[in-house]
Amino acid sequence: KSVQLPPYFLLLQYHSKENFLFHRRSDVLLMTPWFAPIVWEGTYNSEILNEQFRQRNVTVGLTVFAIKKYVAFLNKFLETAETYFMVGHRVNYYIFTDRPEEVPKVPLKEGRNVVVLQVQNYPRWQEISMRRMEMINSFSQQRFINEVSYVVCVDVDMRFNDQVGVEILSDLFGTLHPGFYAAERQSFTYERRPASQAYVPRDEGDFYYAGGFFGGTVMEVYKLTKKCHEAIMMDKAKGIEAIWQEESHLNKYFVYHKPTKILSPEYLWDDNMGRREILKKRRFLAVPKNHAAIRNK
Ligand code: 2GW
Ligand code: MN
Repeated sequence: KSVQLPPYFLLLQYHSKENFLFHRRSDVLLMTPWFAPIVWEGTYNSEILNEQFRQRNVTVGLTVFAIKKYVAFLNKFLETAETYFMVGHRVNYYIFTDRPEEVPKVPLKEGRNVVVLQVQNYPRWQEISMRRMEMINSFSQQRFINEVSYVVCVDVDMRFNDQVGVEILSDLFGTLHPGFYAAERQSFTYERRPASQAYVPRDEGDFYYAGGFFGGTVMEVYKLTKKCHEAIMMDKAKGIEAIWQEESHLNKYFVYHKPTKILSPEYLWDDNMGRREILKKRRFLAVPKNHAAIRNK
């Protein structure tokens, strides 16, 4: 005896090999009020998406900064990226470093390149972190625009632990911070001092985004990094620094330039911050660091 199926069942079967009806998640928010999808495992079909992006022969740029002792994170970062990041697509790794000779030689698959960009070092770690905006901005104009379609900007003290593919790509995307995806607006750690350019009023803001994973088309990343860098410089001139450095400015930017896609905390996870049971996949994980030794303050 056959099972009675609702009338829309056949339609779904016709359009996709997987039956999304039975996979549809109801435990997490899937779409923002401005119709940006929130990417969770089980909400997309990577076969279809891979085909779409392969047809466009898309190249993805991945920017990562390894200044001073942080070059030590590169080996694991690159090795795991080769296994999990944009598998089957063209990838350029842009490694910003003050120690080009210490960049490890990791074997790369076809269609994937490492580009080492020598940049200056700053004595304060806050400045190292914040200046990423300026450097990504300047290289967007100089290089990325000619070499890639999308730019993905991430922290280096991380390792890939599961697939991170073209499902993340969109004009402008940010990632839900693992410490705040379930928190109320009031508790978001936005910059709250009106004197800072990163200031977000208590009654504004949608999500708290992580500084360690954002991106978009080269044009959108250019605009974002330009705005954030200018805001950082205005703060600096006033002798003020936002509470979470460029992460605060990124959050301010996203309040007034809504991302077209949002990545769930699967894409930036830290076991010390969130309850891992809520995740089906932990795709990109914070590597525990010995703060005293590595930070070298
Ligand atoms: C050195 C001392 C203390 C803190 C950072 C650094 C440092 C950072 C460094 O010596 N060399 C370096 O290359 N970095 C780069 O900055 C590196 O790419 C690193 O991933 C990034 C951010 O620093 P990190 O990862 O140590 O800080 P987290 O993990 O606490 O990052 C969050 O908060 C930051 C702002 O305070 C950023 O917004 C970051 O995107 C967030 O994930
Ligand atoms: Mn980090």
